[in-house]
Amino acid sequence: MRGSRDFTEPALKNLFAADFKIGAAVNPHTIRSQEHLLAYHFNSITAENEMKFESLHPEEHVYRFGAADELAAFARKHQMAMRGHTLVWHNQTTDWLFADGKGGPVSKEILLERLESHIHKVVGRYKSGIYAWDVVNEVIADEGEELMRPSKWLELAGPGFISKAFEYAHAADPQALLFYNDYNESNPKKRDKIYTLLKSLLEQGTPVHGVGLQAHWNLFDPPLDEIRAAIEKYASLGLQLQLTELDMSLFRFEDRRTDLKTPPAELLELQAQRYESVFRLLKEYSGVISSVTFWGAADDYTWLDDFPVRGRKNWPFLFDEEHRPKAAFERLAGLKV
Ligand code: HAH
Repeated sequence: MRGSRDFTEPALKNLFAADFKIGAAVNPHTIRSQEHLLAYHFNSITAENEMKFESLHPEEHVYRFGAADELAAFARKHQMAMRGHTLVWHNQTTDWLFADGKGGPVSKEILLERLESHIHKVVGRYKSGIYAWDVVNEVIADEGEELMRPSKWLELAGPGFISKAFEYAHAADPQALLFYNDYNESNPKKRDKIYTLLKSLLEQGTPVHGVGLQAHWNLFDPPLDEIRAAIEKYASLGLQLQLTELDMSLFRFEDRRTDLKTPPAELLELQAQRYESVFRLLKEYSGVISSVTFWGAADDYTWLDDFPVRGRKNWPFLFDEEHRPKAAFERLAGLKV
């Protein structure tokens, strides 16, 4: 780990200061192990897990804000912006929320009341620290003709829970920018479904201000022309865009190889070329893209270690395991418009 005096490269946040914020997902461990790197290169953070429903609200009458507060204090200490992630999701949500306490499912009315009170409490608490929230995460179905993914939310409350969540969040903090966030966002079929959802929310007058492109990408996918088409399509709705969870896996999604213990030079070179072309494209759209957040900061820690392939490390970021700039960083530092 490098101390703050060792940074001689230009700061990432300054390289893109005229374009968008540069963020990283953090957790209570990485705000310590990566503190200098984060403070030097990034001007925004997102809690990787600590603001999800199961972390903040494990039981009906119990909120646990300790870890989330620590991350918010880190942002304050380093004068960074903070995004909130995430209020409504089908994962990492505790079972009590959907249960009536007598062994059955909760009614729609009570589920929505619980949602309102959760959002009120959480968004209210971080009003001064969090400028943007992922209000609803991943409700669109990946495959098939169905628009929405099956979930407890859909089953018990019907599709109306989506607008309700945005309305509750807007009431709790009228200043906050409210996002719909999803992955595979550049895939043409899923993109069109996300667009359909957003368009209908806007037509209903739902307070949605932006779309989060998670951007869990790899060296080969999605193709640049699909990323461009997705940006254009979402922007045509008049929404602002943010890349919310960017990483650049060295492996195709279907690739199961587990033999690599260090990243091969040729893959790091491909990664550098890929980051360069992606950021060249993002800069073209800096008028509509307000922030680019990586889902981590350096290769010593990524959620992609062991996921989706057990026993496989990944190296998706611009900084290596020692927090030194990789070839990909050098390419971004050399980007000329
Ligand atoms: C994201 N889902 C989530 O938004 C984020 O909260 C989490 O920490 C990591 C990734 C992406 C995803 C997934 O988790 C599983 C399958 C597909 C996509």
